[in-house]
Amino acid sequence: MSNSLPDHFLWGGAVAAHQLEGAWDVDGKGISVADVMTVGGPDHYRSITKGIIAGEYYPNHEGIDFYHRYKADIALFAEMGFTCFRTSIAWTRIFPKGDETEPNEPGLQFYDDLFDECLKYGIEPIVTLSHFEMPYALVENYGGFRNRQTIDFFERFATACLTRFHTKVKHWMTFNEINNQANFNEDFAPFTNSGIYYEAGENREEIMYQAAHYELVASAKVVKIGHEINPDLEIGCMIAMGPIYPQTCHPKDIIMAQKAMEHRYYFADVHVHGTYPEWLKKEWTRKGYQLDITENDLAILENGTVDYIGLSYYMSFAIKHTPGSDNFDYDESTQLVRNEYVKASDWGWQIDPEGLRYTLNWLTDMYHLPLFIVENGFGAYDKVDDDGQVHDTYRIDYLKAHIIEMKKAVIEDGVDLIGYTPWGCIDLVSAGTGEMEKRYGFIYVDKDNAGNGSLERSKKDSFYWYQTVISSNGDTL
Ligand code: P53
Repeated sequence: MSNSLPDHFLWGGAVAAHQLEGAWDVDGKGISVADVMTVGGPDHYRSITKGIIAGEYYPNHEGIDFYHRYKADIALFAEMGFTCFRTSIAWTRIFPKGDETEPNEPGLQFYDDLFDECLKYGIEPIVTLSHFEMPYALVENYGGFRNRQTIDFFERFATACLTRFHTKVKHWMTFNEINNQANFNEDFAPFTNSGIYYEAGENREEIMYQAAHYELVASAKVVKIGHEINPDLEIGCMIAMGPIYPQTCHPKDIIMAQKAMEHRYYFADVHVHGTYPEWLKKEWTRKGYQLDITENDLAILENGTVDYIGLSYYMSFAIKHTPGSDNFDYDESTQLVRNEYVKASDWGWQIDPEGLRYTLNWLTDMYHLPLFIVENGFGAYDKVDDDGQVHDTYRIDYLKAHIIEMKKAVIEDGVDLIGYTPWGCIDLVSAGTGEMEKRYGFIYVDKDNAGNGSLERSKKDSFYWYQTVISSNGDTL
C-alpha cells in the first residue's frame, strides 16, 4: 500500500471573485448581491441593504484589488507551487444586470487573461460559476431564484462561460455551497445563495425548497450543456459539508442528527442521483407544500447529474432532540449545540480534523463519486510581529491536522480525492461577516475591517510551510 497521495493530486488555493477582485463597477460590471452587504462581526452576520446606500461601507467594492493586481498574486501562488487555483466568475462582469442577451466582452476578456496567467505557470484554473454573486438587478426585477425565469438567465451566463473557456478550464462547479440555504431562518444564506429577501409572514422553508429546485434544475441543464460543448469537462456540484453529530446516543438524538443531515445534504442527492429522496417528498405532502416541479424538470435533473462533488469543510456540528417531542423538523438557526470534545475558533467554528476524515468517508459511502476539497481553512486574527512578519503557527496547526486526516481517508480508506484547495489562500473579505480581519491566507494583505491599509502583500510563515507540503506531495507536514 502506498503511503503517499497520488502523483496527479491537485494542490492549490481557493477564492471567490466578489471577495477579492474589487473593481466592482469597472469595465461594465453590474452590481451583485455581494455589493450591497456591509461589515458584521464575530457573532453577527453583515447587513444586507436595499441597493447601495450613501455613507455605508461595502468591503467587496474594493476587495483586495485583485482585479488590478492578479499578476503579482498569481506569481506568489506559483512560488508556493500551486498546481491549481480555484476562483469564480463574477456573473455581473459577464451579464451586468443578468437579463441581457449578449455577454459583456471586457468581462470575458478579464477571465481569459486571468486564466492565461495561471496556465503560464502550469496552474490549472478551477472555476465556480455562481459563488454568492448574482446580479442584484435579478433580485430587484425578478425576485432572484424565486422566479423560474432565473434558470434561463443562469443558463445563458453559464453557456457563455463554458463556450469561451472550455479549453482553459476543465473542472467546473455550478453553485457554491448550494445547501447553505437549508439555514433559511437567517437572512444571509437565502440572499447569497438565491437572491431572496423574505417578507414578514412568508413561509421561508417552502420558498427555499422552490428556489433550490430551480437552482438544481439550472445546474443540471448546465452540466448537460457543458458536456455537449466539451465531453472532457468535469462538472461538479459544491456542497458546504460539516457533519452533524448526535449530542448523545439517546435514540432520539440519533434520529434528530439523521434528519438534520438529510435536510442539509439532500441537495447532493439531487445533484448526484438526479432524483429527490422519498423522505422529502413525504415531508412536502405532510406540510402541504405545493411546489412548481414539472415532469420536464424531473427529466432534466436525471439527465444532468454531476461528475464529482466539490466540498468545503471547516467544522463539525452537533444536535440534540427536543425533550418530550417526536418532532424532528430541522431548524439550523436554533437547534445546534456545542460539542464539548472539540475547540472552536474566535468565530465559534468548531475545529474537528477527524470530522474531515468522517466526512470524506460519508460522502463516498453515500455517492461513490470523486471528491474535491475546494475549501478548508482557519479564519483567525493575525498579528504583524515586531519583526514585520506574521507567525501563524495556529493556521499551520489547523491545516496540518486536516491534511493528516485527509491522507488517512485517501491512503487508508480508499477515498477518491481529486485535490485540496485551502480557502482564502490570500487574505480576502469574509463572506459571512465582511471582515478583512478574519484571515485565512498564506499571504497577508495590509487592510483592516474599516478599509484602511496599503493593500501590500507579504508572506506569512504558513506560506513557506505550504510550499514544502506541496513540493513533497503532502509527505512533509
Ligand atoms: P467566512 C458559512 C459556513 C461555512 C462556509 O467563510 C461558508 C459560510 C458562509 O459564511 O462559506 C464558505 O468568509 C464560502 C466562502 C467563505 C468561506 O466559506 O464567512 O464558500 O465564500 O468565505 C469562509 O469566514
